[in-house]
Amino acid sequence: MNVTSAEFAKGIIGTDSILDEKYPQVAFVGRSNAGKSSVINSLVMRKDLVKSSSMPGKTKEINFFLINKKFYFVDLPGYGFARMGAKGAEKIRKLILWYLGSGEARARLAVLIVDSTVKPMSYDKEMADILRAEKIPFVIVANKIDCLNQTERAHNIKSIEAALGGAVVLYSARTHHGREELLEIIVKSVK
Ligand SMILES: Nc1nc2c(ncn2[C@@H]2O[C@H](COP(=O)(O)OP(=O)(O)OP(=O)(O)O)[C@@H](O)[C@H]2O)c(=O)[nH]1
Ligand SMILES: [Mg+2]
Repeated sequence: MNVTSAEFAKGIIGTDSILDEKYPQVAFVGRSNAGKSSVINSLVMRKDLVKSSSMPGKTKEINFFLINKKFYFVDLPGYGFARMGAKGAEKIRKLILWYLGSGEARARLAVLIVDSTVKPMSYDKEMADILRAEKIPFVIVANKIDCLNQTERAHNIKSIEAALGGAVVLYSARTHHGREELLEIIVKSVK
């Protein structure tokens, strides 16, 4: 698939209604700093469609981006970083649960992004469990593999698969490794 257009549509904070359901949604979830915003930028080949940052907790709203005027990429905030504080984390957790649990406009697919340079965390496990409970199909994306050598890759991917269950797409938002593979999965889900 070629990404021919990608535009910011709306940011929501949980009190407003989810966008009209004209277009299917693909949701990007994952711990703060895993690289959700960076993966979206990599998929659309834009450096700054979505703001990413080395300060965890950059994304605080649920942001909708209309892709090819056909479907939405939904960038969810993440939590799970100590610096954010318990109160902020709880607020974001509620926002994520509200979005994933809302019956009105279900995501067709969730892209669960994990940081492959660190061990899978309870956060990642919790997200996988929530997605299963909500019956939202999901693909696991092991991001930042550019930081790992071959041995580390094999080892870390194995432990991600064991912790979260399911196949993993190896990804690097920096080098775009895995981009075609992930785009193909996404396109199938929104058909
Ligand atoms: N080396 C490397 N760094 C990456 C990659 N993807 C993201 N990063 C870095 O990881 C940090 C966090 O990336 P973001 O895309 O902002 O992460 P996020 O998951 O959107 O974070 P929140 O919005 O805080 O939930 C940034 O410093 C990125 O440059 C990758 O594939 N490789
Ligand atoms: Mg972000």
